[in-house]
Amino acid sequence: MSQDQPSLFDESAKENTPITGLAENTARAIELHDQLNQANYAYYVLDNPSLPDAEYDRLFHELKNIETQFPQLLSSDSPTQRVGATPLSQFEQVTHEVAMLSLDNAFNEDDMNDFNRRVSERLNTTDVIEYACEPKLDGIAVSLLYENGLLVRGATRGDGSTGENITQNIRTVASIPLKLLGADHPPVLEVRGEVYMPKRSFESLNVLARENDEREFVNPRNAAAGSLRQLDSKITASRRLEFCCYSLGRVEGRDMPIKHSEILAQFSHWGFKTNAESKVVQGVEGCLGYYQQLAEKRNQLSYEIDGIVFKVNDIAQQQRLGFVSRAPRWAIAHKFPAQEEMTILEGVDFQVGRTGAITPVARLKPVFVGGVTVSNATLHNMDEIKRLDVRIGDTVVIHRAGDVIPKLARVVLERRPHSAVVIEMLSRCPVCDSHIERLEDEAIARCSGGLVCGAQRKEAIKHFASRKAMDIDGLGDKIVEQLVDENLISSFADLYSLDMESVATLERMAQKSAQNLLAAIEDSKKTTLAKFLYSLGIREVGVTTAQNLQNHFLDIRTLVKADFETLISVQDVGPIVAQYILNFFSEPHNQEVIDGLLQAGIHWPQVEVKTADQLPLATQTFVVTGTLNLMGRDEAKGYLQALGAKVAGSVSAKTHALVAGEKAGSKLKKAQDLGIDILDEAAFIQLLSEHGIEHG
Ligand code: 5U1
Repeated sequence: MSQDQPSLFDESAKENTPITGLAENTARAIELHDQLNQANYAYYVLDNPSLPDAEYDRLFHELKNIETQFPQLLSSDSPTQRVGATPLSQFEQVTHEVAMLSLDNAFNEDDMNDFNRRVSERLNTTDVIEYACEPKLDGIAVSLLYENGLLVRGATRGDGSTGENITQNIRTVASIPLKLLGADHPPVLEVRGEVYMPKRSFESLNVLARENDEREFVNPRNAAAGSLRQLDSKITASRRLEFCCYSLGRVEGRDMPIKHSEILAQFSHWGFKTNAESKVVQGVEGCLGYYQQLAEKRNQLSYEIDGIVFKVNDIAQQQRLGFVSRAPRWAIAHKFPAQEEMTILEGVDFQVGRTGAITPVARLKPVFVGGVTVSNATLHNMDEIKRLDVRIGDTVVIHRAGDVIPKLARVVLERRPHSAVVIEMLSRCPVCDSHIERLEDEAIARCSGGLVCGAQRKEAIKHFASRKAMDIDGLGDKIVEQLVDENLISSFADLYSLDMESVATLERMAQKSAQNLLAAIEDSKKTTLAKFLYSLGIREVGVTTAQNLQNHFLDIRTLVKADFETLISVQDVGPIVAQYILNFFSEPHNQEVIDGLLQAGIHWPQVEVKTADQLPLATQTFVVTGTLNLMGRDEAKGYLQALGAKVAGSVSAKTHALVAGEKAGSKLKKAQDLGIDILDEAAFIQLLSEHGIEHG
């Protein structure tokens, strides 16, 4: 079933539908209601489509067509009535006959233990209490009223006693049944739950907002709230909202189950979505274990949650516990640490990278967010500063989810002080005072100092020593910084002139460590041409390009003399990279460094002259699928091509091996069926290493 409802103005369906008498069409319309409602339920509630899209669309058009011909057959529960109605001028107020409660919060284990103790004391029991646990969705609480199985009203929570009638908007939410499934529902039923916007829908909504130069929503909760409060329900219909139920409001004319978990199961039979993560646990230990599990899973969920709700599962016990003020004594929300917090932007530092790129970094008043204290965050470049419209002195929102690097999400403009200072790019490098340049078509400003700049020098040496480059064990960032600051080295060639006397002068450098470091520097002299080329830090020359250059030129002397035409004939080298390579080798300073390194004794085995078909993986076809954690798929493909393999898009009997990352789907299945070799990421990295490519 397509997520977009078919156009009501599609004429083609009319021609295909035989319109006969009212009686036949009434029967057919009822049949179509049932089929479409079931398909809707399977798709939106069970996440398990039962009809192909085209078939759903055909049935939908057929019903639409009947309703156009026989308007008397059009009813409010028709599956065609989800596309939005005539805009309202305002929302009417509704009174909640059973108040919509809010929840008390727990912020740590002590709060949870206190809650559990209060429950036991009030129930005057030493028995372990049974709790129902559910993720606390970050959405908007709503009440849905059904009479004789038909949705008659949807309302916001409002202040708990009075909310707004948003029935027109509620009807557009595909996972809300317009008519309950089954026949055993009570004549009056009020179901409560959360309308929310899944993360993916939120992201696509904001992509659209950016494209149209409109203001973005700050988070899925605000987006859901904004979408539900539209007077024009067609706008609500265009947003991908979902609903998940979590409690019973009014009920008349039927007994309901005696446990909360069973009530949820009953809701599910009537066509509602309940949370797939819901679980029943025993005692506060069970609650804390569930909290931990969900905290770990939080970032993988397709929707935002801000905590876990624990409810005493037994309804009789709930009734005995009752309420205090507007919150039940039988439930609590155990909140996760906030992923967004506000703080003050106290200043901006400009950091200089290996290629001279100047990165503005926000200096923040330290703030605890997402479980850690954050005191700085990258601002990337001046375009990002402009996009955020951020100034020094502003109150800013810092976002940190899971292990993701904290980012400055937005500015709270209402709190901007008069004294806020506009952030300007520096005109001179903060480290070497060279000019800062920004090419017209580049977002990045760069220090023009090259290796004269101490910062670039340090970064270049760190890169030179790193694992994928010369792999000098023990030469960490701190030691490089000391060596440069103490003027013991000024280029990477100088590393090979270091001796015991100079190294031993470094802070916290014991005799043994100094010996180990010098031995590691000595060992690094034996390398490969590809690693050596990578270690030089030529712009845009990564591991794969270095490998391709090695395959093509075999010898550094030929490469150094290569012209533009020859360079662009190398696999993976385009005009921009070719120009960077030319610039690098034409620079006398770089030539001196290379000569110095070769004189210091850096060497590699003579690369054998190999035609493409002599490369180690020539004649082999690989397919790469799934998510690789340590490299991108394109990077993996580049490595394979550098080793001569062909990389195909689909698995067939001709495939030699499949590199399968996480969440690999049909390609993995097909490779298994065909008995093709499957390499996970670790095995792939091992294969690369066997052929001289070190990743990570
Ligand atoms: N999952 C869930 N969220 N939530 C919010 N359950 C739940 N229950 C609530 C609220 C306000 O209230 C009931 C305790 C009535």
